[in-house]
Amino acid sequence: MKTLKAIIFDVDGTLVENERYAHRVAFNETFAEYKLDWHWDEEFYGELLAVTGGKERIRFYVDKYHPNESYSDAFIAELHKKKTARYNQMLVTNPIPLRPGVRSLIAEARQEGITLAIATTTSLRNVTVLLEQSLTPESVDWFDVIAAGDMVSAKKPAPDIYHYALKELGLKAEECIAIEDSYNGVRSATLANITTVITVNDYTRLDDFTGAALVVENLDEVDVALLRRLCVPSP
Ligand code: XBP
Ligand code: MG
Repeated sequence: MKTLKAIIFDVDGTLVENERYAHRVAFNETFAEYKLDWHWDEEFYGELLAVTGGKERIRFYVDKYHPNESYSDAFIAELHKKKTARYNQMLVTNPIPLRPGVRSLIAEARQEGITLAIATTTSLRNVTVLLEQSLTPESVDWFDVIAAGDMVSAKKPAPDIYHYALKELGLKAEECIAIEDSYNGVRSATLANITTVITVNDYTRLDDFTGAALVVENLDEVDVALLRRLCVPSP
């Protein structure tokens, strides 16, 4: 039965591989700008990805690794604002290619009349610039709902961002498929009862994907017919 009405995409790690060479670099450049003796190398950043959200990640880092220093939430928010500006600039000067299969899956879904949406931990501005630069300038309008960042207070792995996206879409969980790349992503989507497909990347390959309906390397292994088969109504 064709019950699939919407595909809800995660962004970071799912549409693009942007954590290692974009988000991480923007964090480090910002720390250097503020003369902070902090540097997140590639391996260490993989551990920090357990905490979603840039502000939350910085807070976790300072509390754990600099426990005798005191940083206000306002200072962390300021750092994160600078980091976001740097990251946005990177997206424009050096657009990040979409992961294999992303462009064709989005095109096929649009052709089939399937609604597109986004549920992400990163900010709305980061999503719109990324879509404009990496997909096409008008592609922001292809997504009926972009659920992002601080629109909810509890970030992934909490289900809140998916609950918010479903509410905005006016759809039931069983009418949607989520596409994610990480443990935090699959937890968030499945806690909202959404069938979830995982596309792994180098940071997430060894994550626990319990609850995922399908785990693939890249989305070029996935088409709309396959998603329709996975999207079966619960009895
Ligand atoms: C992505 C994140 C984000 C990015 C950084 O998680 O955790 O925090 O690393 O973005 P997901 P911001 O893909 O599960 O949504 O600095 O804008 O938060
Ligand atoms: Mg992700």
